[in-house]
Amino acid sequence: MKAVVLAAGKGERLRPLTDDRPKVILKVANRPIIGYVLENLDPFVDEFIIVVRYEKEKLIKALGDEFNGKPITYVEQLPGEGTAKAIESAREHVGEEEFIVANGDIYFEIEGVKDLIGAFRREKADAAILVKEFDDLSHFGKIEVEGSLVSGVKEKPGKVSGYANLGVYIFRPEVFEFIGKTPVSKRGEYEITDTLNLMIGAGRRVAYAVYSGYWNDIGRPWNLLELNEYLLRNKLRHEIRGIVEEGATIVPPVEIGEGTVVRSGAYIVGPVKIGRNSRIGPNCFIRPATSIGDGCHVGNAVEVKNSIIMDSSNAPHLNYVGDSIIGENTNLGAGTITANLRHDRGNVKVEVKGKLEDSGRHKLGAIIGHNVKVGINVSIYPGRKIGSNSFIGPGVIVDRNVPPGHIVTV
Ligand code: TTP
Repeated sequence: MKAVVLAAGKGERLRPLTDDRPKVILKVANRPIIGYVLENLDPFVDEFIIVVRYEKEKLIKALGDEFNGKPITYVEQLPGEGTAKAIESAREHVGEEEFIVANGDIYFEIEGVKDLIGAFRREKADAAILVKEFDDLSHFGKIEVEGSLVSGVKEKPGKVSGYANLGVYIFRPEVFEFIGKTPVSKRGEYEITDTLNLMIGAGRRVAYAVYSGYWNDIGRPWNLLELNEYLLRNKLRHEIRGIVEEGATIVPPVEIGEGTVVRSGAYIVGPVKIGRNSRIGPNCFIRPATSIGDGCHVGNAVEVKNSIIMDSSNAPHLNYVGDSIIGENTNLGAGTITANLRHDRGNVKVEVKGKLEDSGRHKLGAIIGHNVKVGINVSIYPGRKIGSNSFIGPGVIVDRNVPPGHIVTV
């Protein structure tokens, strides 16, 4: 069986981290999001077809042409938006058999795929869809069922409970006939959920499997922190491949990559994952649920907690990084602090595609893009975003979002 993985989207809700790259290559727990998708599909498939468009060269460079020895074919999304259009783009490559489709920006585990294939075969179905029960489906497609088959899909049904569409499907090549008849939706996209409704209307059998494991849809910045915490708390193995100087304290589980040096006085409380060739300490405090990438520097008198620091970035002197995401190749000046809690203890709100959204999080710090230079003694308000390639001068108080490529001074 082949797998089609959808990775052509612009990831606008994840700005500034997607200012210059597709979201599926953003690293969580030091691995690209799409790596988890491929890994969990891998036991069931012999080839991956990845649908690309936005910043596709970066995706192809990050993944290469095989995964675990199985070939990856890249296909460019046909003109037009939406998941149905993305799947249609793989038409020439899927062959005559049924194939799995998964969004490239979700996290799910192997049991889900196993059960989905089981339901598809048991029901001798024409398609199958993975679902999970949630109390509030306002952000989901609701999958309505009758017995062991799906009877309809309703997009964003409001605050009702039920089965949500998790973005993992099985189709036969016949789906392309139905995609060809799928109209553009109200939001201007060709949506695979509309295709499924057409199939059901035409009497096709759409099976479903109920997934009970961990799942996350990486749509908004704080979803990266949620997934990071889940992976570190549930999947991390204690493994030290770097050098830990005498006088450093490591509370397992902590993974430290080759070439990384942890200097005396560093106090690291797992789960913490640190990549290769990074410099940690002396005298820093790295608290649970933190991922630090390759080639980073976390220096003297720095505290980091519940955060993601991507490759080649530095928090070198007197910094506090809490519940924050720092993109690649970004530098924090000495004394720069992220605030992660509002004085009124309310949930932190974040501007997403021009609208203020409640993150649902009590604690959320800064979301800083790639190649950012932050000067000394900068204070960043909770939930504020700094666009990639920006420069923040010394002493600035970042109390509003900074667009990409901007210079801000006092
Ligand atoms: P979305 O998360 O709905 O879209 P997006 O990735 O563009 O993000 P945003 O809304 O923040 O801009 O996409 C779901 C999945 O489908 C995701 O894996 C990307 C993929 N996709 C495509 O491959 N092509 C498309 O045209 C769209 C809209 C999505």
